[in-house]
Amino acid sequence: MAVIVPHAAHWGSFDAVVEQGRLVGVRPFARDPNPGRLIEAVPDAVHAPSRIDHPHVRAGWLRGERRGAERGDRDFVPVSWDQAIRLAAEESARLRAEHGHTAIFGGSYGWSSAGRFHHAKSQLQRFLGLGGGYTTQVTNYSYGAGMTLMPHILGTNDVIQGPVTSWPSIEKHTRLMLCLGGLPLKNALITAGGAGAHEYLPWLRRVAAAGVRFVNISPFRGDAPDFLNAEWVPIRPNTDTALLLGMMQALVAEGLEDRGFLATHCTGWEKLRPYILGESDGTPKTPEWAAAITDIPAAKIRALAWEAARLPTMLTATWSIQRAEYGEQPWWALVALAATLGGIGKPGQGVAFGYGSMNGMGTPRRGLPSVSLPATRNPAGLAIPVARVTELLERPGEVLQYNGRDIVLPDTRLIWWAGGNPFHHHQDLNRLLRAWNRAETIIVQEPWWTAAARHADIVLPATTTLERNDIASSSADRFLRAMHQAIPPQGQARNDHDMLADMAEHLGFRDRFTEQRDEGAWLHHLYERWRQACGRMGFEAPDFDRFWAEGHVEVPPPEEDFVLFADFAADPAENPLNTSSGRVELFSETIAGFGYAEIGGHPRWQEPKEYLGAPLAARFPLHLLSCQPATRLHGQLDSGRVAAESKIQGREPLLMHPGDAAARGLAEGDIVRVFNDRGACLAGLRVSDGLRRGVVAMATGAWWDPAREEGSLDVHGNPNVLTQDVGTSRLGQGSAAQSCLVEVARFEGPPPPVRVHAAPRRLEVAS
Ligand SMILES: Nc1nc2c(c(=O)[nH]1)N[C@H]1C(S)=C(S)[C@@H](COP(=O)(O)OP(=O)(O)OC[C@H]3O[C@@H](n4cnc5c(=O)[nH]c(N)nc54)[C@H](O)[C@@H]3O)O[C@H]1N2
Ligand SMILES: Nc1nc2c(c(=O)[nH]1)N[C@H]1C(S)=C(S)[C@@H](COP(=O)(O)OP(=O)(O)OC[C@H]3O[C@@H](n4cnc5c(=O)[nH]c(N)nc54)[C@H](O)[C@@H]3O)O[C@H]1N2
Ligand SMILES: [Mo]
Repeated sequence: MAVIVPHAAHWGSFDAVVEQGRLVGVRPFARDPNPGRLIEAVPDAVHAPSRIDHPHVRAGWLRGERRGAERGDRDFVPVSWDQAIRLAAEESARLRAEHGHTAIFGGSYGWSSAGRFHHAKSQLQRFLGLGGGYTTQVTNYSYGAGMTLMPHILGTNDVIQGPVTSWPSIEKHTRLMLCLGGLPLKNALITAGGAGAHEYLPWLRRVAAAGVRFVNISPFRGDAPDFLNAEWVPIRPNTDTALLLGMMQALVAEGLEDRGFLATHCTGWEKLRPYILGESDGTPKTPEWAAAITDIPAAKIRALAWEAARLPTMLTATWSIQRAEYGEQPWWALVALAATLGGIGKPGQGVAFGYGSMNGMGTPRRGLPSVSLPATRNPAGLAIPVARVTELLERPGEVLQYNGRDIVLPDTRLIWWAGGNPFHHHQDLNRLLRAWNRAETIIVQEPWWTAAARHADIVLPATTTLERNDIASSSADRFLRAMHQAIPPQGQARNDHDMLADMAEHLGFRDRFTEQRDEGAWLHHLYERWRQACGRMGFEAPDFDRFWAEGHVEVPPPEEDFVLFADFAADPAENPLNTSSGRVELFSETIAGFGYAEIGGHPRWQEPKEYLGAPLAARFPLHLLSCQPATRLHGQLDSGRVAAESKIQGREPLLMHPGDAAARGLAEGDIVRVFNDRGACLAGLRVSDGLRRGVVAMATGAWWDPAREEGSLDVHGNPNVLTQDVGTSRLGQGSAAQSCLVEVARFEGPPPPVRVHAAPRRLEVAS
């Protein structure tokens, strides 16, 4: 007899179908208009051979190998939970005592679970904070550069995180939508905290049916779904800033700039204008100038600019655009173009980032909070920008500059990760590994033998969400979802909260950590806090018992359309922005004052070191885009059927233009070696004329599988062995993964096996 219980994940809500203690299937949440396929992979992942069955300790670590030890698929010794808890607690206490709290790196970046109580990173940070503090991180990989920039120039990150001007406003008022990076469908499979309703596709269809004209400005035609009938403008990667400057020049040359808006709502036009016209540096940023950089014809650039001046236009860029060298620039330039057009704050006009980057952007929402674990204080108070983790480990005692601050990097002795995978998310993995091995001890809590777990010293097996009770919740989704426990913990897996509570007991603060609540009491407590907050905002949610029995709460969307910056547009004196000037900053005195040579006071074209126009392109003539995967969430679900079906002989596909393939004698289905000076990986070739020449694309998320006997060739297809690890600039210090040049050649001979979805070798069976 099957048991069916409500559950949820970042990639969708579902009903779990359980037979005899095993998850045997999933059924999409009945209220989801467009559930997507990723949920189908959940049973495979939950029962995968790569689940960690016991706590493990690296054999060398037990022998005393600490700093500089080689890690990665070394022999692991299974140990009891008692022993694992004691080893982790005592080691962390020793390192705290000897090297101070900041020697513990507990940034622990990562997506973890949609369930908000058992959210592993939040649990770990609560534990480390109560234990005395730790080094943490700020910003994110998604839009680290953008979220540091926007408060300076627009006074808010709402323009990235929402609420942004809603789809109904676009449907009614927008006539032209210019989309840098397109409006990819695949990204909207995901909502952080749980996708109860996938509403992006239905909204896109409505907006298309309303007659909006779409322009997909991207190296990849597939970034716009066919039904949009978008015009494809295949831009050279990393050159969007030049395109936008060229468009602004075309507007100014014809007197089409909105002088009123620039005078009353903006500051710094008198500094940006001479740059655009070439008066300040001798180079007018004409469409002809931009054409040479972007490879878009000057006539097209001019036509787009004039059309945008004529029609109510919404401007958008995906988050990926700023994940590149000088990634602040294209986003700043897009804000400047929106200001030049005067549309900011008008219905269906202006600018917002990420309509095509995540489900829920632009979906009408009530602005209610989400359920979450209350934040705990970090008494150590030290944070690095997240994507500078390798530098943190490489350069103890040295200074890292970030957004006007000088951060003295601590000497990291203990790395502790729960709910993230640095060997998925970080760039230049071979360099990361060298830096990683400098730590004395590495503790990883994970359900699966991911690369992070394989490169740890103490490996603690965590339950998956199916093995515990929780609540999925996102302010960008209208369904709060009950996540009922479906199956017992697999192997010896334990909840992150429970293992940390036991460690807290060892260290003398169990009650402060648990607040003397068990799982059930916590869920009641968090829900009740949320219910009261909603009540204060005019939404009456049902009591916990009714929510839990019904499986969800629906928050009805608002009646009115939302227009971002509408109040500011109507009266900038009465409703100023939260910037230094209260206006849109086309020139920022603050940023200029930081004195960073690579980023000035206004947006400008900065030539990346790795793009098709760089000297390095002579040796590595292909620009690699490493995009979000359509077949999983980052590294999560890589062991499931949806990801497996997409692979070629078990390798991640690499997309390439037929002309580039022919020039290398390559054909569809070949196993190829993708390489540059930083590393190499294998991939399966997929040929497509939907990608512009000179560009190759590969999704992130295939688990890193370095074959050490092959000189660290990653045999599976993780693009982060190739990407460079530099900050976007000292302002944002974001990830610059999208600035990456490579070459591709056929891999001769039988490709080495992919072994990463099996458990690593271990020394003895636990008693
Ligand atoms: N080259 C390149 N690299 C990129 C990007 C790119 O565009 N290009 N994108 C970047 C972006 S935007 C992001 S957000 C990052 C994502 O990077 P991550 O968030 O680190 O990637 P995930 O694979 O989602 O990692 C989450 C981990 O948590 C584990 N986990 C899940 N549930 C639990 C739990 O209950 N307990 C514990 N202990 N663990 C759990 C999962 O097994 C998984 O290993 O990647 C970044 N990396
Ligand atoms: N299915 C699925 N969806 C996801 C995720 C996932 O792992 N799987 N991850 C989620 C997360 S954490 C995030 S942060 C978002 C990220 O969302 P994004 O960062 O927006 O996603 P990407 O796929 O990296 O990029 C979108 C498109 O931008 C284009 N692009 C890249 N470089 C350039 C450029 O220089 N110029 C122009 N004009 N276009 C360019 C690429 O062709 C690419 O397809 O996605 C979220 N959605
Ligand atoms: Mo992200």
